[in-house]
Formats: sequence, C-alpha cells, structure tokens
Amino acid sequence: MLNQLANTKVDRRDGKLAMAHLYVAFIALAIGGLAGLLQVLVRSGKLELPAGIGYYQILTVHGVVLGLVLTTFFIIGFMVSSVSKTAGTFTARQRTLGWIGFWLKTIGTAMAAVMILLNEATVLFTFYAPLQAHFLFYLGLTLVIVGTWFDSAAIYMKYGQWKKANPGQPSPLLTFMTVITLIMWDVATLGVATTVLFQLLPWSLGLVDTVNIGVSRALFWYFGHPLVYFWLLPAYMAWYVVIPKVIGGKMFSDSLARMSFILLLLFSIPVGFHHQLLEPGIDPAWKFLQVVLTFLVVIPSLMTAFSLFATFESFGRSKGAKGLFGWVKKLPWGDARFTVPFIGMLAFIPGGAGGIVNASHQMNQVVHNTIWVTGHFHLTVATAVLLTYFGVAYWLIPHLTGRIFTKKMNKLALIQGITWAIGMTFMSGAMHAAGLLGAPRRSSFSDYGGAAQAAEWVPYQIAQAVGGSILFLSIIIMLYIVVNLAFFAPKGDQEFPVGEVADNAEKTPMVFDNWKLWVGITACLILFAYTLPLIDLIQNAPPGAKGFKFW
Ligand code: HAS
Ligand code: CU
Repeated sequence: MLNQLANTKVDRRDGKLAMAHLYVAFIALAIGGLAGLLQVLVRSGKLELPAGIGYYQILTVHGVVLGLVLTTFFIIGFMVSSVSKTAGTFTARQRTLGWIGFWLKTIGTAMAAVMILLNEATVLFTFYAPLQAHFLFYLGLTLVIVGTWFDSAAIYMKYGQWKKANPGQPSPLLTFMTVITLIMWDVATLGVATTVLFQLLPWSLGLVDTVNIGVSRALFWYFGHPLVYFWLLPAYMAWYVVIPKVIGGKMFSDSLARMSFILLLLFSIPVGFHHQLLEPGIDPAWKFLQVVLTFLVVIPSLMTAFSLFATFESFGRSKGAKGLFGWVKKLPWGDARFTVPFIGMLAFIPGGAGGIVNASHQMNQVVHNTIWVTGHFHLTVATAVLLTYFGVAYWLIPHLTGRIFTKKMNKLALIQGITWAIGMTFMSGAMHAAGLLGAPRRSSFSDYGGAAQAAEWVPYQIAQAVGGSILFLSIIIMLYIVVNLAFFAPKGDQEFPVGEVADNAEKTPMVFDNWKLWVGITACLILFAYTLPLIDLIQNAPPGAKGFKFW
C-alpha cells in the first residue's frame, strides 16, 4: 500500500520536462563559467576586456546566470524527477503546467540576458536600487519567478493526488521535501515580486521618478536569504535520501530529516536583515531579533551534519569498521556519485562556519562588503550545493535519457570533483584572506592610487585567478560529461537511488504533513519579524532616489 503511485523509473514524458530544465542549467554553467574566468583574470590585473565589455557587465552575467538561472532550472528539473519517481507520473494537466513554467522561465531568462548583453542592465544579481536597469530586465526576472509558481502548482497538485490515494500515510520523503522547499520559495518570492512589480518596474518605466531604497532592499533580502536555502535544500534532499542508497547504507532517520526541513521552512524567511546589518533605517532591535532567528536556522543544518555522520558511521561499522574513524575507510571513495557531493559536504563545514561569522552582528562589520563574503558563498552555493547537483546529474541525466554512467565517465567525474576542490581552495581561501585585509567585493582591479593596503591584496588576487582558472577547467570536464551522458553514453538502465530508513527507526508521525500548522507558524514569524520595521522604513523614509546608471 505504501507509496501507491510510485514509479521504479521516472516516466518518459516527465523525464523530457526535467531534461529540458537540465539543458538550460548546463548551458548556463558554460556561459557563467566563462564569465567567471574573465573576472578573475581582470581582477588579477592581468587582463583588460576587449570591445568595450565592462567588468561589471560580465559580473552581472556571472551572478544572474549561475546564481539565478543554473540553480533554478537544475532544482526544478531535479524536483520534477523526484516527485515523478516517488509520488508517481504527472497527469497531462500537471505536466502542461510544468511546460508553461518552463517556457515562462526560459523566455524571462532570455529577456534578462539580452538586456545584460546590450549593457542595459549592469546591476549585478542583487539588482540593488538605485542602480536602474532597463524595464525588460525586471520583466524577464518576473517571468522567471511566475514560471516557478506554475512549477509549484503542478507539484502541489501531484502531492494532493498522492495524499488522496494514500490516506493516513506520510508522503514519500523526496516529495515531502520538494513540497516544503517550494512552499518556502513561494512565500519568499512574494517579497521580490512586490518590489519588482510595485517599485522597480514603474520606476524603470518612468511612471514614477523615485524609489524607496530601504523598502526595496528589505523586500529583496526577505527573498534573498530563503533564496540561498532554495539552493541548499535540494542538495539536502540528495544528502539525506540519495547518498545513503548510493553508498549502500540506510538513512539515519526519516523523522529527523522531515523535522529539519520544517525548521528550515520556519526560520529561513524572517532573517533577511542579516544581509542588512550595516544599513541605516532599521532599528537595531529588529536586526538583533533577526540575528537570533538566523542562529535558529543554523540548527537544522547542524542536525543534517549529525545525521550524515551517523549514516556514514553506521554504514562503515556494518561493514566491520573498527576504532573511532575506521568507518571512513569503508566509504565508496571510487564512486563519483558519492565522492563529489561528499567534497561538497566537507566544503560546507568552513562555508557554514563563515556564515556564522557573517551573522554575528559585530563581526559582520569586519567582513561586510569585503571579498570574504564572495569567498563564503563560493564555498556554500558554488561548492557544497553545486558539487551535489553535479553528483546528482551523474545518475539523473542517464536515468532520464535511458543511458548509463560508465566507469570511464565516473573516473572523469572524480577528476572533475578533485580539480574543483583544488581550484576552490585557492580561490575561496584567497578571497577569505583578502577580505580580512579589507579587499572590497564587487570591484574591478584598481591599485587605488598606489595605496599600500591595496598592494597587499594583489598576491591574493593572483591566487584567485589561479584557482578560478582551475575551476574553469573543471567546468569544461563537467560539460563534457554532461554531453556524454545526454547524447553518447551507452544505452542502459541507470538507477535513481532512493534511500530507505534503518530498520530500527521510528514510525514517521503524521504531524509533518500538517501544512496549516507549519505555514501558519511561518506566517506568524514573518509578520513578527518584518511588520514594524517595514512600516518604519515606509513612514520615516528619506526622499526617494532617482535611478543611476554608473556603467
Ligand atoms: Fe550565507 C551572505 C549567513 C549559509 C549563500 N550567503 C551570503 C551570500 C550568499 C550566501 C550568496 O549573516 C551573499 C549575498 C550577497 O550577494 O550579498 N549563510 C549565513 C549563515 C548560514 C549561511 C548563518 N549562505 C549559506 C548557504 C548559502 C549561502 C547555505 C548558499 C547555498 N550569509 C550569511 C550572512 C551573509 C551571507 C550574514 C551576509 C554577509 C554580508 O555582510 O553581506 C548558515 O545557514 C550556515 C549553517 C551551516 C552549517 C554547516 C553544517 C555542515 C554540514 C556538512 C556536514 C559534513 C559532513 C561530512 C557530514 C552550520 C551540514 C563530514 C565527514 C567527514 C568524514 C569529515
Ligand atoms: Cu542570508
């Protein structure tokens, strides 16, 4: 009875929808990776961009295409596959919604990309006011977001259908995690949609002259922090559910996994002020409250770390490992589906620790707007998350295209993961160090009029260029693997690994599927953390800002 409707293989039609998303994701990787290479070279002082192309234009391409496009498309592709596999094939209507979502996102992406390439939207991926882009850039981003609402609708409908067919059963774990992640996303995107529709679009169209920057940034970060968890949670789906099966072990606990996702839903949103700790116009008491909530959102990540260690250790011991760390040797290091995401997990230890530094109000003064922050998010999203996505792609693409992940590709994939680790150690390490020496983020090369302090940063910028070049090489290897898995690998049946819970694990309580409860608490926390400061930002606003184009 359990998992009625579940599939052994993702349905071919659902697989097409998922693959369409993955193609866009990996095209984005190619473009964004090239932009990244150019940036580190410019910033080392060794390269000048030809043909009037600006550093900040390339930086905008890099951030938008990798931070927003690659992630969103990969995530939706992975979610569609996970839900189709664990809750059953989508109905024709649900799949149509999915395709509408795909095309809205793709058209929106193309609009935003064209505007950036025309140098009409050099506003970086955070598109902070008062930098003002062409209205088609904002409209494009809006379409991307509306597209994801269609995707969510399709998945919620599928979930509802599963619940109806399986009354009184806890939903399949991957489907449950997908639904939570999308609820978080949908609630969060209300913030960015509000600032884009009611502030940035009318202002860029010239319907109004000025914009309230404080409100716009607060609404952006109300979305911006859950955005980073929207990237992370699909990686957690793979860590909790896929990896245990890949190594041949069992999940530590189904309930603990659900609990940590619930906590991530509750605490991911009312914490945006930790990106605005040094901005005026927000009372320190509200900043403090959101810092406290930020420390609460660290807890589910620590639970995840605990649960992963437990999975790895119990697997190793079941294979006869002795001593405190003997189990490490029993893990399947030769399997890229495990090792590459594992490198990601390792990177998340310093990445998460850096996040805790950032969130600590006083220490934020040391690192804010320095390249330390860039180092932080290259460990988190560009290593922990991305290497996990790569590790998923190794089996998901062949699963969907009816091919197999060969030994030869596995070997290349291991090289890919290792080169990434080396490149990122150089690049992110140098970014953290230079940041502590005060090197700014979002900045092209400059010797700042020969200032002694700026000279100190140069060796680190060269180390960044070395690391960035190694990372670019790693991207080329990845793209080669993707093309192989999509078009050339031998035909066969590649497994979609879904872990099972250890035998002695407890029964999953039904309360986890009680959405009224969780969405209700989420809404209360958000209203508590944001209502008064937003009223304050509106009522006591300085005069609005006109638009600036610095490029
Ligand atoms: Fe962050 C800025 C705070 C997590 C991404 N962050 C950013 C920006 C990005 C980003 C993109 O408070 C820049 C935005 C911009 O453009 O301005 N971040 C945090 C905190 C966490 C955190 C407290 N960030 C992330 C994740 C991201 C991400 C995840 C992407 C995916 N971040 C900040 C703050 C700023 C910020 C401030 C603003 C800075 C400023 O001033 O501008 C936490 O959620 C982190 C919790 C994580 C842990 C780690 C748990 C470890 C695990 C791995 C276990 C490993 C195993 C393997 C089991 C506590 C789960 C080991 C096995 C062996 C055998 C050894
Ligand atoms: Cu954040």
